[in-house]
Amino acid sequence: MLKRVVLLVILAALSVGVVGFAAAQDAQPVQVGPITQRVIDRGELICGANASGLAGFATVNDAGEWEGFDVDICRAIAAAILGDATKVSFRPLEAGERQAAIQSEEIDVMSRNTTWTFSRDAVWGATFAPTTFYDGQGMMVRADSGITTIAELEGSTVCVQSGTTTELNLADFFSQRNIGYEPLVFADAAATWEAYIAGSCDAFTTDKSGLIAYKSTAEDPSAHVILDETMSKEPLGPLSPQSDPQFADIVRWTVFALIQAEEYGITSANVDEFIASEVPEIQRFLGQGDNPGGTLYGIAKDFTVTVIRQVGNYGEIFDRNLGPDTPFGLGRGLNGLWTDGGLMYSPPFR
Ligand SMILES: N[C@@H](CCC(=O)N[C@@H](CS)C(=O)NCC(=O)O)C(=O)O
Repeated sequence: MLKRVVLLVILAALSVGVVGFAAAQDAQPVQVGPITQRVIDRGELICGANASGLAGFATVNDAGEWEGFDVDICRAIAAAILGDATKVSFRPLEAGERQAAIQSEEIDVMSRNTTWTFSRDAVWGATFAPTTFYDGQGMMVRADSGITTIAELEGSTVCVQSGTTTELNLADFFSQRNIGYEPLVFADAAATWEAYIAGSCDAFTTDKSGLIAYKSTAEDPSAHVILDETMSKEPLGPLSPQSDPQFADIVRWTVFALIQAEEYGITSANVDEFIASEVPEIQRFLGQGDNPGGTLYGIAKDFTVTVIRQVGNYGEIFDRNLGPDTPFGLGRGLNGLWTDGGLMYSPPFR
């Protein structure tokens, strides 16, 4: 009897050992954070977007689909987590609604011409991802005003939207230079623009990207000029609630993947050729062979391949929405790769 008990104990211990060994053979699944888990369970990413539509950045086309530069960043994140760039629903947000949307977590991520600042990072309880568009505030006036510099706006009325960095920069810029002016402040973007168009203001101010977008929607774009001066630094990029650093990491490395893909010359058209590459660095970036790739973040090993195939690299996203063949015809400038003298730089994928 005693022998049988001893034998059973030994067998039980062995089987535990065998199970333990088997488990050790499999890579331990990464515990994803609560927001990532929510996105996976829902099968959809909820992305905060521009409410009134910002041509080139976020608009709804005739087929009812969202498109634009900021929209594509959301699509890239959906492709990284869910393997499908179409699995995104967009939540329109006015400027003043952004803080509450992040704090209440009614959105998973925001990609909506939002400037990364010291106080927003702390007060909004947000984690900012790398900047996707380096911008600066500018000023638009009517061409027939003959105005060519901001100093000439002494005594004028300037239309501006509340809940923005724009409103604060405007006050700083004009007071530091002793330029007297009257701000006409609106809570929503459409009203701000319409007031300027109706002639209630001499000038309209926002990020230069916004000015270009609004100008393109004017009845006669050539009737408006954007002054050369840049009043501030406006690094725009995605942000997510601070409660889930794991999700924030996925957002961060998705943005870096877009930039790194451009640096390697990997595009939506040639990604399959790169998959076959034997260069270890490329294999690692694309999550091929024994490389862990996205499994380190609880997502598909080859998430970079999916993102590039479905959305393209950073340069493709920029050109498709804002580049020389679009009505905006923007050059890359600060948004060029660091290898071209710009600020787009990804840490190593290793
Ligand atoms: N980058 C600035 C400005 C962003 C902003 O909201 N700009 C206005 C320009 S009028 C806009 O896009 N409004 C659209 C809206 O509220 O729907 C910020 O983060 O505060």
